[in-house]
Amino acid sequence: MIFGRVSTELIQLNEATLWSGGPVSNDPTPGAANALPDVRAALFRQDYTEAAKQVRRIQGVYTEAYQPLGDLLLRQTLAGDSSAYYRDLNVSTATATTRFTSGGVTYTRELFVSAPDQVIVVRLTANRKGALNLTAALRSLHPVRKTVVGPMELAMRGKSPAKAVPNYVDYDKKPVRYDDSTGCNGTRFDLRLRIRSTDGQVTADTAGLHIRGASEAVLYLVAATSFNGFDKCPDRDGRDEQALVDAYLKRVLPKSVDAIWQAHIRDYQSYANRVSLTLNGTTTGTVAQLPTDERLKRYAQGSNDPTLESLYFEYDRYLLISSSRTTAANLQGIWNPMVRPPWSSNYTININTEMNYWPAEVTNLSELHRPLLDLIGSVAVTGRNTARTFYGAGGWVAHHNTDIWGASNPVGDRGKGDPNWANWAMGGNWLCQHLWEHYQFTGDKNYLRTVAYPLMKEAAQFCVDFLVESPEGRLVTAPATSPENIFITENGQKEAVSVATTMDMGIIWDLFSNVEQAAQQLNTDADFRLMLAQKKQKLFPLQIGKAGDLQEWYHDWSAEDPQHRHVSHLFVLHPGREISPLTTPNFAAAARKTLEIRGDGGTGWSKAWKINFWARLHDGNHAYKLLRELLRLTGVEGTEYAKGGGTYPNLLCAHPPFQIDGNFGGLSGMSEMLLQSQDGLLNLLPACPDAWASGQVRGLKARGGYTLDMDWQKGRLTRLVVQSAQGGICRLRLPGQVRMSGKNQLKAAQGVNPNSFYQLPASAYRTRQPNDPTPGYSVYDLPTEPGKTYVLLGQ
Ligand code: FUC
Repeated sequence: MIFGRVSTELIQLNEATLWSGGPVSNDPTPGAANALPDVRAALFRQDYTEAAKQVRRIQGVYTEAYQPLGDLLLRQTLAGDSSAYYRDLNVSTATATTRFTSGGVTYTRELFVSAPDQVIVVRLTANRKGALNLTAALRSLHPVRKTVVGPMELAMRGKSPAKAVPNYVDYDKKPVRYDDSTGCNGTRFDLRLRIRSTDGQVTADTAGLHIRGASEAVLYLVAATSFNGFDKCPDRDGRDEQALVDAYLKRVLPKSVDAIWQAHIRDYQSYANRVSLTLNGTTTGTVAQLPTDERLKRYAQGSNDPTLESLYFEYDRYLLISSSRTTAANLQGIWNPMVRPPWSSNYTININTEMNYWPAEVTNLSELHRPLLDLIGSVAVTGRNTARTFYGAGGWVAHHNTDIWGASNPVGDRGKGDPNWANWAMGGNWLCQHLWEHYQFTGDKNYLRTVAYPLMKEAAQFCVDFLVESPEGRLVTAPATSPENIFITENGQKEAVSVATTMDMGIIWDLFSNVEQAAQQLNTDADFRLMLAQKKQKLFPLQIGKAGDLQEWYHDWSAEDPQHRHVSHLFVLHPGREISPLTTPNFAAAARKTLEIRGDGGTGWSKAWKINFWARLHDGNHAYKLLRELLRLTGVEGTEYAKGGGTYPNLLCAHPPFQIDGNFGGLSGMSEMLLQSQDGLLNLLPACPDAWASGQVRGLKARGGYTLDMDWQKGRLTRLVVQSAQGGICRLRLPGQVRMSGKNQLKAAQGVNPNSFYQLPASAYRTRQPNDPTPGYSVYDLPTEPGKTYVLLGQ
């Protein structure tokens, strides 16, 4: 994180694997499962207060926290005040530049982080010979030892905390602890600062590397930790972080800076250049030259700036490319400067982490989905113990938090957590959707067979054990919560714990549907598949409440906060696919009512989720209104844009505080406005707002292995390019009409029977509605062959 300061530049450093703590305990709360019958007995006699009390026995320990590594400080001696200040982050090259003039000399600092070479390169230049005088120093919030490794190299070594208690826990007298006698908690790290080359004089001591009389200096930063996997003691059984750093340095030092730069560009652009977006022409003239914060301010005041919107899209992809290489992007991506960061900078899996990865497949960054998919594999391992010890159940389960150690137990410090977030048991089941989506987009059957399906099946096994029959003969979850909302019972009691919340049932429906389809694709487990199909029929169904909304709970209770930021029950609309205007118009209308009651408020991820919802309801103008609100400038002290949710001047999302989920949810929302493929067809421009009447997008991905380029004018497609990786009938729903170009043949099938969806069997839907609710859309079946590209022109 580059602050762009002049005389003392601050560059905050993170290493993706540096967390507090160590592997989780196999049984953090012995005897927890004994509470389950008591909870259920209370629930079925509708004593929700007693149930909420008993359910606290089903809580374990908190997760650990993602940690900062340290800071690089550049203390520069300058002749006078600075002027001509300029800074940027170039998202085409993932390079940051800071430039200013002082004492008649122009100083430039360029920085990039290379994934292929595992190095941060900082290039400092002055345009007058010998004018560069500075000290490059390291520091950390952790206890560290600094060593001069050589005349050009400094090392900073230390260990992360053995324990870091969440920032919202206020009763712990010693919330950060470094002492650990077991060797199993706290991760060692080694950070090296090395001068690659300079024409100045260098001296080194533990206070820093001192550079005198230079016109150029190139610094390398290299780091590694002893993290050795979620189930290995990071200290005792850790990797040799010093040897790792030595190896990185040995590899990188003989290379020219230019070669490192070229490799970085190749690597970064191999992801970034897959997709491009232009909306309603390009912002030109003076506005395009304005700094981002100025543009955000004008935008907040209502001006149009389509290039700011497409820049946001590009920037959000930059964030995922930069934060999802080794470990999954956490609540702050990888960018956290605090030892007790907001919500531990961990993985909150009751919405936030999933949201981070909604855009991964559709915006053509499928490989970068893998760190999350790998994390699910770790959570499943600890989740087996959690299923057994907390519920006496088979399969695996996870709750609302996880961390690099794959924590899966309900958190809450054994009874101190509020059940409205702590005791929600659907985290693993929701994550399983990502395993299935990865397959849907890639068609990678080997991955489905060896990785995804076994994990999904085991999660379904937990559900089969966990579901109980209600008095009316339906299968329900008990206990159940609707994160993180409170209902009011008929007698005015405010409670969180009940049975069969809409979100619980929706997530299980989704998981069972996906497992069934996966088993079908793999031609396996016929009996299990049948059993799930039967259970799915018995699940407590979706209900429409007296307000015409989609009911959030088992009964038509009202919410303590009708505008609560979580809209958990609309999981079934997005990211689920149980309801849609095309397949279940009545439920879609109820979902719309729910959103109207919830209102357009909410900040950060909440606002971002609503963009996705409105896009799924095919209401582009409403989605666009919320996108503009998500981009509301905030964090500028001393102005009317000082406080509240929105977007900071550097385009990071403000919940507040900074959480990266809003960026990724916003990116996903923009994609959902342009392309959806969850309804058994490729839905092109399903929610294109009037503000984006014309545009161009290249390289979006759809389920079934298709890559799409679209050009449109006045809301109608003018040109469509479909690349088919796997072949098959590509069903398209699009505004206007198209014809085939070239000699490829197209079966124009307007009025084709939408009941025969490809890929998703009709049985995956509870109800079906063949009439398209939006006028002006046509449906075509395009037969495709693997590896072929089809061009369709609008008419
Ligand atoms: C959930 C949300 C909060 C916050 C946290 C990280 O608990 O309710 O708003 O985003 O996750």
